[in-house]
Amino acid sequence: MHVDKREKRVMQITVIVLGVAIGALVLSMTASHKSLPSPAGRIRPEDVRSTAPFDNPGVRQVGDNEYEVIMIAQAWEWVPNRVEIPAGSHVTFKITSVDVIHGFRVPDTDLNAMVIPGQITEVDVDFDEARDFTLLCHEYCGIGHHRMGADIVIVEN
Ligand SMILES: [Cu+2]
Repeated sequence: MHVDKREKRVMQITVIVLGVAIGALVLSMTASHKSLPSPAGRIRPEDVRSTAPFDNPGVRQVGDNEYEVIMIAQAWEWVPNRVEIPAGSHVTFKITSVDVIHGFRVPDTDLNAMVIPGQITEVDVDFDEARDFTLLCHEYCGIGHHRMGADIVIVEN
């Protein structure tokens, strides 16, 4: 098969650019110890409300300045729709969905994850100072998607 010299050059440049981009991605992820989110567990959507810890959603203290927030996403609300956490806390959110795919996004933080029926999503963050955040659904989940929000209130410790 004959390949034109210029076309061959373009293919070589493309392979080099792709190699550099993939290398930069791998290097940045390993250097910053970042990893792609993976499911923290599996749960049948119909069993969520009767299975611990999702049978009792809310905030619980699990250590000194360490909290766990158990949340359920459902069209079109978060359960609970308001959580209060003391400033200076490390917080792990455990979330699952009982119906469709939702998105867990808290602007001004690194919290950004998919909430998929059948999976438990786990994300964690440090809340250093008192302020209010709004939890948003960033995955279109139906006609009430735009009003699917919750308050995350970080109170003075
Ligand atoms: Cu949504």
